[in-house]
Amino acid sequence: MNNKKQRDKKTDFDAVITGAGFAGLYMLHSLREQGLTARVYDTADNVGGVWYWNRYPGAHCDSEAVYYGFTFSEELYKGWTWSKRYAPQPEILDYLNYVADTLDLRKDIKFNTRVNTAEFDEEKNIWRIETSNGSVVTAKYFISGVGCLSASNVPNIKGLAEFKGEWYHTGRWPHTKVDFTGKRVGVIGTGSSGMQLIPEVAKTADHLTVFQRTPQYTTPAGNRPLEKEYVDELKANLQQLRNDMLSSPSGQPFKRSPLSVLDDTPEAQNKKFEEAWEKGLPFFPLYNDILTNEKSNEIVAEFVRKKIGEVVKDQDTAKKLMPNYYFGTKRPVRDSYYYETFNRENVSLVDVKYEEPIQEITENGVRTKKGEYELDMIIFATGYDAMTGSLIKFDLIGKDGITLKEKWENGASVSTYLGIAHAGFPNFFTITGPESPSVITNVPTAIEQHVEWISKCIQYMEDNLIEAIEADSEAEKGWSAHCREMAESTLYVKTESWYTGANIEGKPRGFLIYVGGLNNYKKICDEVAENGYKGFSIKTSSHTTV
Ligand code: NA7
Repeated sequence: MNNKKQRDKKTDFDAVITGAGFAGLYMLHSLREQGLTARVYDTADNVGGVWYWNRYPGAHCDSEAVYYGFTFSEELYKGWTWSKRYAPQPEILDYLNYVADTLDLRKDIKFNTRVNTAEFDEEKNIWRIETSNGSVVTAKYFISGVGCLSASNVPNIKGLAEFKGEWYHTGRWPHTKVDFTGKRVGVIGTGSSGMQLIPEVAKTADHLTVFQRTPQYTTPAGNRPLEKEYVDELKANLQQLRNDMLSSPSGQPFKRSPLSVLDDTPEAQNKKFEEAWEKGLPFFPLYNDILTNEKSNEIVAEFVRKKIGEVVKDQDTAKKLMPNYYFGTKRPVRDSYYYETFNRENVSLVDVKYEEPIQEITENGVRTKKGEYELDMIIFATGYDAMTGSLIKFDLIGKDGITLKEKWENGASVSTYLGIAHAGFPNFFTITGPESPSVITNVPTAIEQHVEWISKCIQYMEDNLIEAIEADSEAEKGWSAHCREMAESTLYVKTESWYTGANIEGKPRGFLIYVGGLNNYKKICDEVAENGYKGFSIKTSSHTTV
């Protein structure tokens, strides 16, 4: 208690948190429950994080709604009922507003405010944070809750400024209705966002031209209303659900088959794939080696290609839509009538990788190698500078005046300790940061694990009069090497994707996700804590220990 009084004098807040999405909201709540003070900053005018910005028509989450929320509170889980198996964006945004209201979080959030600079004061062991409204605040802890996908990527295509029509990016969609009726619309990009948006635009556009660089694997989502009995049962057994989620590799309570694809006959494989396709079930739990065995992967990939050939009537279009890399190594998509959309007369597909690369945007549309496509509207569904983009777009200055961006540029590659902590940046934590399981798990579950670990770490610091905690460079090197080694045992690293940084021009390549599963990751993090924060240097007011 004395310690708390001293600190209150030293800084404005115990913690400053960036981002008012899932991560920032839970972090704020958790610290407040510990009796600490925290301030959240977000550039938006309301809560939601990525779900505040991603409001393009068709935007859905590809994790099942009943698992896509907080499980730490019975009150929260039981007080909310999802309408559909996969929730649409407006419902997720409503959910996050419900969380903010129920936990009374808004009073500690400053909206419409960007953190411009956060600088660590080595003498005082505090963070000094400067924001876009000119204020400077201090805090003992600085925590990033900005997530992996918030720095949107509008590709640098010559001529965009000349375009006379409307243009949008899916990740920064306007709050007013965008009307496609009777318009010639071009969509550039066919990742998750493009594949969700395209069927919606096609419904009312005069003509939709899809500019595809890389075809993507997608399997039907099978979205449908949720049965009350099923939801009630989950609510009644929340603790079991939470344990199952946190002790699974994916953060969802799916049991993965112990079989290899190759253990089954072609008939048995086909039966399982057909059932998954028809019912909208995920493919990965069907076998244990889809992402590690080339032959197994090719069998699944060929099944999806065969389906594309069956669904899409025009075989030239079908061929263009067939991916030729490993299934699932770019983020796999769950869609609603994506391939069917190419059977509409008002939809055409342009292959901008092999057949006609985009040369420029003109005042009237998009010019490719083969000619000009006249458009009234261009939509960039071109994704994000993922994993690291949102952490380096402001000045995050650690010890010796070095920014995180400089640290990562000067080092051989991005390097973190557990994806949570960063050598040279004491008392700074990242929630679902690079080299944690993050985007290949159910993200709210990964967030819960991180927030709870960080909260415990902070409690440990408060209880033990610790001024600063910092990841050791050696521990960091070891963790990064372990992450790389794990990734190299999978097929992920064999495909260029936003997972590897390949979607951003000039971005250094590296696979920045821990692929060993959330369950194993949690064990490792817990062991680090149980061993007195192994791999961290700890500084009390009088001395440093390792
Ligand atoms: P993604 O998955 O990164 O998809 C972006 C798409 O845009 C993808 O098809 C890219 O092709 C394409 N792209 C990017 N730059 C260009 C240029 N310059 N020209 C043509 N096409 C381009 O982003 P999403 O928003 O769809 O999804 C991100 C995640 O959000 C998603 O995985 C979920 O986790 C939620 P490429 O494949 O790079 O050749």
